[in-house]
Amino acid sequence: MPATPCRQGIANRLSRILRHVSGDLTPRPAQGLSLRHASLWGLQRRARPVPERSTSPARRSLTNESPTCAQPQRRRPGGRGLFYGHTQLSQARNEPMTEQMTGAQALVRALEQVGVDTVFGIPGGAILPAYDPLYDSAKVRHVLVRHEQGAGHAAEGYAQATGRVGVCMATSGPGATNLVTAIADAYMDSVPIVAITGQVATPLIGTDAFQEADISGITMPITKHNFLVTDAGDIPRIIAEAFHIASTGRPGPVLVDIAKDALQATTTFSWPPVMRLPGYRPVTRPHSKQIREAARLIAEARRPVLYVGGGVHKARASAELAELAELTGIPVITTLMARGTFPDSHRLHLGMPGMHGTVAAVGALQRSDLIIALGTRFDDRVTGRLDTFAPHAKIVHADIDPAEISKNRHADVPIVGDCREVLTELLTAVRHEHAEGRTGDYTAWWTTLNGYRDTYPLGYDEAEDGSLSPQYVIKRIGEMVGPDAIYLAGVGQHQMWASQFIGYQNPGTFINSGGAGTMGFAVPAALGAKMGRPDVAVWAIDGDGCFQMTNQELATCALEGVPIKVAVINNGNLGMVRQWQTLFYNERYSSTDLQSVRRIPDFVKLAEAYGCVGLRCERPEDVDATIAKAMEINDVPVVIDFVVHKDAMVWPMVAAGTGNDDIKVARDMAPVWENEEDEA
Ligand SMILES: Cc1ncc(C[n+]2csc(CCOP(=O)(O)OP(=O)(O)O)c2C)c(N)n1
Ligand SMILES: [Mg+2]
Repeated sequence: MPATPCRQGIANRLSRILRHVSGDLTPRPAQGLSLRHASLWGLQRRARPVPERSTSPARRSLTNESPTCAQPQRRRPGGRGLFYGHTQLSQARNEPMTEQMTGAQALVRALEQVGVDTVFGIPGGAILPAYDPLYDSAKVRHVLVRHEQGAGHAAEGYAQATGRVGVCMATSGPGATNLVTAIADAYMDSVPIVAITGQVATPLIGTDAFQEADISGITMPITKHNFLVTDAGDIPRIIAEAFHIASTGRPGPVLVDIAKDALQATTTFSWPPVMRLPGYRPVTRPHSKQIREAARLIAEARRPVLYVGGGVHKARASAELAELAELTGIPVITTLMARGTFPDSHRLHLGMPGMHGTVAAVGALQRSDLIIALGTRFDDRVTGRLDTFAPHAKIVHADIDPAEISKNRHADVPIVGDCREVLTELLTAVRHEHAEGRTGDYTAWWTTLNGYRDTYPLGYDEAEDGSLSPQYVIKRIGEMVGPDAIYLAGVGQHQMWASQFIGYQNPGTFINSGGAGTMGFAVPAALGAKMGRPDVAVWAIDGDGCFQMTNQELATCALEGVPIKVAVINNGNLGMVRQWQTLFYNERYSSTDLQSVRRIPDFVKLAEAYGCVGLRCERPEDVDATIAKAMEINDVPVVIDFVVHKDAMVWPMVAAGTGNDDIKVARDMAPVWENEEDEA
């Protein structure tokens, strides 16, 4: 028997047990934690460790920092929190209630009080006590999914479609670990979800009990915050705190792991609870000096760009963005997470930047002398090689999360604040500049940009053999279904084409997995989006690879009466990976051929087996009729198997590891950059 690993294992377990028994509050090492966590850990370093068995070490440190400062923060209009807020919490303040009940009943009551109407999950031993009162709840609908990953993505889809907190629930051990991908996804895309998991009973924690997993430890680096609850009396407060943390500041996932004995114990439920988050005060109001400086740079700039990320929609600031763009005439680019935040059809819109962005958007960033980055994070997919990114640009960077500012690219003007408040104040400051006669002149800039736009519009080639081109299918879906629908995507080529060819006009109408790139996101997220917004048509544009990861949630959709549409872009391959093999691995197609065009599985039959309508389309001339047929069916989910050409590629492309200047519009075809002499 290998002695060392075994001893190590015992030592680890012992230290875990000891930590629980002794209430050891030594902060966990910050190594490996993201900057977002680092800021919470910063609070811990100042914390006075006072044992409180009921919560995880991180939580304990936060709660005990200042026992007097205990009032929940008010959400202010315009802050991101407003739209994720649960008004019931504040309404209920006027009607205090106190009642004896179990921890499980307190959990369900607390969920009702914070305004939860839908929970996606699967029961099991440790969480079972919670499912009993859930059965009686008239306010909370539990949606029984087929895999916990589906519950997590459904919660994400619900959150993004509604602007409220999405909720998922799972049992301990494998139930909880199945949520991990979705939690990581929500963390990367700043999606407010609360994941509630059952944990083994307190005396068993740390003993490798049946179905025990240290889910708060596992998710520490991928949650905005997490809690381990071992005292029933803490449940209402911690639920209130979890929803508050998830929905305010930079939104994100919060995990609440509740020991089974805490769910079973009797407690006094009182509402409203007093939240204890003394160190948690997201800054939403930008600094006026920084705003004035940004306005001054805007007036001075000759080649400015508004680089818009997901934070602008999260702050519900599309109207203010449009006002600023129109007031100044500055070109706008929208990242994958911001598609729809500014209308695609707007004359000032240059499209998406980055690896598969438009030449105009990528070229604008590279040649810009001022980038006004709003709610975005200079992701590597946008910047390409960082040391060659936008070499002439000064940076104004506004974000609600200070950890993002100057993380990848130094900000000349850092602004911490909610994007809506930033834009509102920036509008005032720019108007003041204009009134003083300082107005930017971007005429020459627009001549350059229009040149890029006209010379290198987004396009694609039809397949030479007359087979279906995926871009055409997606374009027709966008044109026929229209801009009021909500579109979702999996991850791969189809996702990029969905971003490029649907044509988004309204904020929040494209929901996809941007930061994590999670295959299998689309179907369960569409389930959540449609449950949150039953009035809106919901179309998932999925890949045949992605679809095979989570299509079991079609059963959930069919049984729960959630009529989503799923357009499977079936190229028989893990297309995006295949594209890289074509371009960078000498066409050696190692393990990317799914052969799904051979109908293993048959997506039409699969759809029918799940109680959905299955349609197939293989010829360009049938595309419109097939989409029209799907649009007519509104009582059951519809799956369309669009059998498309396998060799279509996503263009333009900035190859990984290269700079944005090396963008290609097709294989071995680079744009000719004109007006280089404009660059100062
Ligand atoms: C869970 C997960 N596993 C692997 C990958 C790597 N990956 C990225 S795109 C892709 C191919 C996706 O295939 P498909 O869904 O058919 O989409 P297509 O690119 O063909 O449109 C893969 C395997 C990933 N992003 N996520
Ligand atoms: Mg594919």
